[in-house]
Amino acid sequence: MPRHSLTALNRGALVAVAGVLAVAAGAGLTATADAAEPRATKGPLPRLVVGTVFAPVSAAPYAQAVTYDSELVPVGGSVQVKETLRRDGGTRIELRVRDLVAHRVYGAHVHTKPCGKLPADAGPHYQDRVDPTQPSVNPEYANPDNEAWLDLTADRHGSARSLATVDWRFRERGARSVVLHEMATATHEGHAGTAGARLACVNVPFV
Ligand SMILES: [Cu+2]
Repeated sequence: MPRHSLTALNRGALVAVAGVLAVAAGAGLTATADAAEPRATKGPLPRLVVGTVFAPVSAAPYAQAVTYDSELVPVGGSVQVKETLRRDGGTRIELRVRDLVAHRVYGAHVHTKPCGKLPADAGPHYQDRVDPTQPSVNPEYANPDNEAWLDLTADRHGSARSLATVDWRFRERGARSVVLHEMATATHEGHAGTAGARLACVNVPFV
């Protein structure tokens, strides 16, 4: 089967689940609250999965995900974000994207606000300890232990996956999106956390 028809098929399946937010909150929370339940102490708590496709920016703010640069993040490209609350109090975030430009590096982070018509609408990066100086480019605050960095390298098919594990939980409604950027995330003083233009954004109601 030629690759394009396969891709079309997959996109069709993804569109079908797009907008369906699988918030698996119930089971995990119940298990945590019930201290008498011995199984509650074992294994991570799967919490939230968002799977959707990038829509043109004209669909903002109603679309689950939008692209601001359809050359580098095409309309119809699929994106999935999974959040897992770890038993040790930390959080694991997984990002998967398809149909990116092959062999290309993208910066990606969790941001504080939902996606909008403008790339800047997603606000700054989520920080566990918030830098009193904004925009935050101080590596003491803008680093992958204090923010959730999800930089991606697309493989030869344009698929990419990244993971961030941090030892804290997001504040309630404090983290609302994942933004893809044009470059790998910088780490040096005065530029830490920057990754060039914002290419695309996916709404994720992190908990
Ligand atoms: Cu960012």
